[in-house]
Parts: sequence; C-alpha cells; structure tokens
Amino acid sequence: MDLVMKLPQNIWKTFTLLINMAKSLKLLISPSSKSITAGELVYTSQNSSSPEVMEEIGKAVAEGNLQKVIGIVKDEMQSKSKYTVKIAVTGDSGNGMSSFINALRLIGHDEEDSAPTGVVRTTQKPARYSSSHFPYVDLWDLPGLGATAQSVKSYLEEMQISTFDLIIIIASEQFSSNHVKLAEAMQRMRKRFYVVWTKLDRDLRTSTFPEPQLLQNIQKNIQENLQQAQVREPPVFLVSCFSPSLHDFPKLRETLQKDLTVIKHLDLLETLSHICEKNINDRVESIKRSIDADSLQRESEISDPDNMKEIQKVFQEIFGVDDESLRQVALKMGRPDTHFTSREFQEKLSNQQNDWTKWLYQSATQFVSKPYNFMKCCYHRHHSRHMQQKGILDETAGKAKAVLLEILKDSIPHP
Ligand SMILES: Nc1nc2c(ncn2[C@@H]2O[C@H](COP(=O)(O)OP(=O)(O)O)[C@@H](O)[C@H]2O)c(=O)[nH]1
Ligand SMILES: [Mg+2]
Repeated sequence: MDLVMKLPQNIWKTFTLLINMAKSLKLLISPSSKSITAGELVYTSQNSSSPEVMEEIGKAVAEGNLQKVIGIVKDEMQSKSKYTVKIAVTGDSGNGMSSFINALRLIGHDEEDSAPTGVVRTTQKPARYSSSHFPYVDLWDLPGLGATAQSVKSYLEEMQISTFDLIIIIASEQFSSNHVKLAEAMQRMRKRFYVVWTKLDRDLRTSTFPEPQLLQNIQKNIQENLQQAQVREPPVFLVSCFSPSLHDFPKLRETLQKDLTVIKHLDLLETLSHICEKNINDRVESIKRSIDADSLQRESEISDPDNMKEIQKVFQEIFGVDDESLRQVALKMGRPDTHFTSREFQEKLSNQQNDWTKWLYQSATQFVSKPYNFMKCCYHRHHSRHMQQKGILDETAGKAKAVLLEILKDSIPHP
C-alpha cells in the first residue's frame, strides 16, 4: 500500500488541523489568550510533554533522522498511555451522578465499592472511583450543585474543575439553569465535556409521547437551552442508570474510549506536529536562502546544479526521505511493507526535470538567435533554475512532513 500517495488529500488536512490547534494552544497558554474567540474547538488537558523531549524530537527532525524520531515518539506515546485521565461527574444533586458512575463501571448500586446513591443527599465530598473497563481513568463523583447556595464559580473552584481532563454533566427531569451555567463554564474553560441525561426509564414510563418523539424532545430541549447561552453543543447521551447497556450507553462508552485516546495523545500529537512543521520549514527557508545566494552547490557538495535528479537526491538525504532511509524507517515502524517511495511523487519530479530540459533548449535557441537578449535570458535561466530547485525542495519537505505524520499516527496505541 502506498501511504504517501494518499496523504495529501485526506490526512494532510488532519495534519494542518493539528498544527493549527497547536498554534491555538500556544496562544491559549500565552497571556494574550484573549485572541481566541469563545467556542473555538480547543481543549485544555493536563497531559503534556517535557521541554527536553520536545527539544530532542526537534533536533532529530532537523537532522533528518526519522528513525530517531520514531524511537522518541514511541517512548513518549508509551509513557502517555499510563497517564491517568481525570473525569469529573457533576450536576444538580439528586440527578443521578453517583448512580451514573456505578452504571458506567457496570456494577450494582449496593456493592461494597459502589458509589453511595439515594434520595437524600448522599455525596458530601468528592470521591474517586476506578474501573477495569477504563484503565488509567479516575472517575470523580462530585457533590452536586443544587442543594447549596454556592455560586457555580465558587463550586467549580472548590471542586478544582480546572484539574480535570473531561467533565460529565448529569441532568434529569429538567435541564436547569445550573446545567446551563456548568456548560457555559466548561466552554469558557475549554474543557471537553458531555451532557448525560439520566432517568430515561422514568421519562419513558410517564410520557404520553412515543419513544422516538420523547427522545427527540429531550435532545431538542437540551440543545435549545445551550444555544440560548451560546454554548456549542457537546455530545449528549440519554440513559437510564438502571440499564447500563441500553439506550445511549453503548454510544457513550464508545465516545469515551475514543476521547480517552485523544486526551492521552492529542496534546503530544499537537506539540510534535508543530515541532516537525517548524523544523522542516526552518530548514526549507535556510536552503532557499542558499539557493538565492547561489551557495547551495558549494554547501551541499552538488556537482551539477542543473541536474535536478542530483538536487532531489541531496534534498532527500537532508530530510531523511531518500529511499534507503525510508526503507529503514518502515522497518523501524515494524511495517517493512510500507512503501514511502511514491511513483506519483517520482513522476512529478521527472516531469519537472523534463520541463527544465525543455526550457534550457528554448533558452539556448533564443540565445543563439537573439544575442542582445543575453542578460535577460541568463537572468531568466538563473531564476528558473532557482524556481526548479525550490520546487523540488518544497516537494521533498512535503514528503518529509507526510512521512512524519505517518510516524506520529502510527505511534498512537489503539484503544
Ligand atoms: N428511575 C431512575 N432513577 C434513578 C436513575 N439514576 C438515579 N436514580 C435515582 O435517583 C436518586 C438519586 O441518585 P444519586 O445517584 O444518589 O444522585 P446524585 O445525588 O446525583 O449522586 C436515587 O434514588 C437513584 O436510585 C435512573 O436512571 N432512573
Ligand atoms: Mg451522589
């Protein structure tokens, strides 16, 4: 399978998106974070890489040592797999937060390790639970809002919401102003969050509407409340805590598993893609300066600057995407059958070579027939050679980015 050939259309978009997200994240961390408009899809998580690791990867990319990049990225991803994701379950008291945690953990409500539930206010302080169904996840059962006179702001501070990676807002019976305020706060804090509507069994029992209509009404009601507060709609799941495998529970579990992978690795992916992009771009700019200054031939020991095949080979070696390096990369990735050398890519380059030859021939004819055009012709020839070299450089850098993206994607462990 030729992976690189398929990259520019679909995966490259993802790569660019990740880079943009990384840039947004940078803005977010910096004091000038006001420049990000509310509602942009950027989330904060507590999971990040050390500056030493980032520097090491940047250096390996700059050296065109993709094998080294694979090693570092794999180690880093592996260590991120052990990062414990913190999930907060919050809402109005009595909505079924503790019951939801038990249902998610697929345990009953009266077992030794169950979260205590009941009609009276049972959860007084945050309690941590874990589940073998979600390894490396802490589920925090928080005391509900409603019963206290506390403002949402002070409640969130007291619960240290900023330290969580994902927040699940539990609602039932009605989507109250507290739920809206919680959702607003999550959006403001750029926290990934879900809305889970519980007690669906009761709604189904008491409603006069047919089931599809009822489900639609509940969804619509939540949606409208959030829209009024200009909150972008989060994933919404309608469940009964007494039926942990019915209604939206399967969808919820699936979404959660995916998001756990994202939380564990996205931060790292963003940072790494940013580092790769930056280092490659810096290298490209510096080579372009050499091209403009006509010093490329000397610096890179090129014997014939008009030989585009030679130029291509030199650039490929600089970025570590020559055939031999790519074979080693595929081996190191444990995918020896991966052919990073794309025929389309080669054909494009050879077309450039042909164009170049054609142009040389035309120029030569022009030079013979119109000697007074000599200066102009030389300028054009020079300029065109530079353009050709830069074209090959951009192609090679693009290929290096594409291969790096494959390396990054490949390093994410599947859930
Ligand atoms: N019918 C029904 N009752 C529920 C459901 N979830 C929770 N409850 C009940 O609602 C009450 C409050 O539940 P609890 O989990 O303690 O709420 P919390 O205060 O939000 O933690 C208890 O009596 C639960 O049995 C549900 O999905 N369906
Ligand atoms: Mg509770």
